[in-house]
Amino acid sequence: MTIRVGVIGTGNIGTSHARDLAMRVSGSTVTVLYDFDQARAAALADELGATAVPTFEDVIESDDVDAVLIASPDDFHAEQALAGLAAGRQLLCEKPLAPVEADALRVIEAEVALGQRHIMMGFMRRFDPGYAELKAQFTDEGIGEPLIVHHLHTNQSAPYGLASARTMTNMVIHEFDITRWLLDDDYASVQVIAGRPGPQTPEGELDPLLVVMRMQSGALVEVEAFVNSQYGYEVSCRVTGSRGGAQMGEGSFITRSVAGVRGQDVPELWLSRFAGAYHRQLQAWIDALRSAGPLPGASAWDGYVATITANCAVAALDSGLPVEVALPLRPALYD
Ligand code: ISE
Repeated sequence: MTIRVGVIGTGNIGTSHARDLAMRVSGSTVTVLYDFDQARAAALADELGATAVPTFEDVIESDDVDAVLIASPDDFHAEQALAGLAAGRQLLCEKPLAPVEADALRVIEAEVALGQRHIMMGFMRRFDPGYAELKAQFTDEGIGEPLIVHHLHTNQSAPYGLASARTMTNMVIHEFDITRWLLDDDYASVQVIAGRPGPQTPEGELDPLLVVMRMQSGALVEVEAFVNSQYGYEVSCRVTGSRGGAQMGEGSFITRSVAGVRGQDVPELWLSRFAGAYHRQLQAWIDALRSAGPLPGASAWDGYVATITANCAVAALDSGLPVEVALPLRPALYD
């Protein structure tokens, strides 16, 4: 059985996912595409032998679609996920579930009302071998219990224009998700500390930022987030454990020595750094749909918790003080 995927949003990530689903993932094909830039959707549809349609509802309602990938700009995710759930579709929703907590909650309520999980979140780092390796170190023979986590996350330049709140809901949202997964722990508090902005930071915005969190276990987490780093896209993570430390971040990039210089290329975008993780995520989604097995990866609940945490971080950005992260009770659907 081949899963026919409809794609909403054919920007950077939507195009990359659509090509992967059509050409590399086994068991899937791409049949219908929508983008607000209709010419862009039409060009990709031509390339993939799919059909471009004029509205996102056309994707969701198409008879030619078994599952829908939501890769539109962040602010549309919740509305499109709700429409997909109302039509009983299986959905892969890019992060964030929504930038605003109330919108994410509406999606949770709709999925709980269906009584069945339909949403997998596009938190691809859960499919990156680097993080899996790190997590595997938290043993008595490895680094022991994780006590402090240091993340670094840079973008070469602000992908959608810089707004410090977006840094939390669009970028650090990855750390908000992967740290919970890594430590099997929820957040107790979050604080955001703004220092000296770089000369390229627009007036009134704060960049880089330090996000400091305390987990419910007491473990500490720190994220250095720099959207306008100028030099490239970099993601690394170091964990200090009770009997050692482990560092992830060199990826599989080649170290090259040439003309008296030894070094590595730093990618400009996340697509190359996480290409393998994106692919494994899509394959896992398609495999689960084909076998009618449980959805892998992050759930809508994980997306909701990441959004709650990001919203607390935005509040913390205003106050400069630690903000408590209070989570509602998790519905049984997500146990
Ligand atoms: C960007 O918006 C993304 O979607 C990427 O997943 C993330 O890694 C990057 O830092 C964001 O700016």
